[in-house]
Amino acid sequence: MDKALLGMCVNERRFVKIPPKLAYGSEGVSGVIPPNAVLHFDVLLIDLWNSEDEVQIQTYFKPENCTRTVQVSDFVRYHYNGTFLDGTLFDSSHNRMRTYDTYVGIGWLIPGMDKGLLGMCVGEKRIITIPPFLAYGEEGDGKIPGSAVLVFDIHVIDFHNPSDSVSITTRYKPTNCTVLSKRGDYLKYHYNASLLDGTLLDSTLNIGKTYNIVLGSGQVVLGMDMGLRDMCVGERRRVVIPPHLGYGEHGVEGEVPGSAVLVFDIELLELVSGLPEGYMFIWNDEVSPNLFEEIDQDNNGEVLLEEFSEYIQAQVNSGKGKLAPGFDFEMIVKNMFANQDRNGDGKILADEFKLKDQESREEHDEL
Ligand SMILES: [Ca+2]
Ligand SMILES: [Ca+2]
Repeated sequence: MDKALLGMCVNERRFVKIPPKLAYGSEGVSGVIPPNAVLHFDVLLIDLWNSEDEVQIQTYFKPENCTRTVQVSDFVRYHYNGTFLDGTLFDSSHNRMRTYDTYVGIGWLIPGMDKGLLGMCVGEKRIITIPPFLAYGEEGDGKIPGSAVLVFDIHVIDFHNPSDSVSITTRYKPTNCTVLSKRGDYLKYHYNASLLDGTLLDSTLNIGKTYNIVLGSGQVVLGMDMGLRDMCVGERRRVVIPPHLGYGEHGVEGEVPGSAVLVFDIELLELVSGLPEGYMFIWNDEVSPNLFEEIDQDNNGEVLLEEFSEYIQAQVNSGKGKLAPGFDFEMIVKNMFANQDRNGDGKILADEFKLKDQESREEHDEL
């Protein structure tokens, strides 16, 4: 048998006839093989490896644009088919319809896979062949028999490192780019969101409407907030957001896969400067010394929400005051009113107003 197996390939089948002198000779094996028996074997080679084997890597697709490759401690999302050497499939992420997501190179994977994934690009496809001593060993595991060689057909979907921040690449910068977006500004922009492999997720261009937010107010994921800073109207950028600054491990059901790196191509169309930090309303001119009396139009000594709201609206309309852009007027006015109505009885009295006014000078509050 030692001779007969030499030179065989996996899945090769041989009929082997062994004379007694190369088998169990004139003795035989008591109760099993009679003396001087010629043995016939039907041999099918399933699997083979050598203790000197390394992880074998065969790249069969490498994308042209590959600026970064998988390094130790990166978090990788990939699809795979796992087969034995004879081609039998034992596991597939494709069948589960979701990527396998894991850290690489730090012992979360079998040693052969930890090694085999290193240096891969997003979109790259490789066949990684792993001998059992770098996989599940002599014992095997679950569906993996002992001493099995494993063959993984890998497709890297994306990867990032937990230490990654947002990456911003300017695609177009207008010659006059002096007014830069900052916290509190109201922005109108177009975006095209995709995954690293190019899969389109969402685009405002398809809807034909800009996306509008107040920068720094938590209306978009942190990475997007970072990506929209210091931008001028007309500027175009590509912003790449790692999942910890995007939609995290869980993603968004049916929209963004868990742990996905997002690519946003954005164009800023409009910028309305926000108010200083913490303000929802500011005066453009001097504040009237008889503010309370002015607001209290019917002169009954108390200001109701309606009076208050009308007054603020009038100030904005006449250009005497300015509201924080991008917020609902009613919401701002209700908040301002609640700030002045110290005892919460739904009306502001002159005393409440005065107290609040003095406090404001110290706390930079509204009005
Ligand atoms: Ca009144
Ligand atoms: Ca009150």
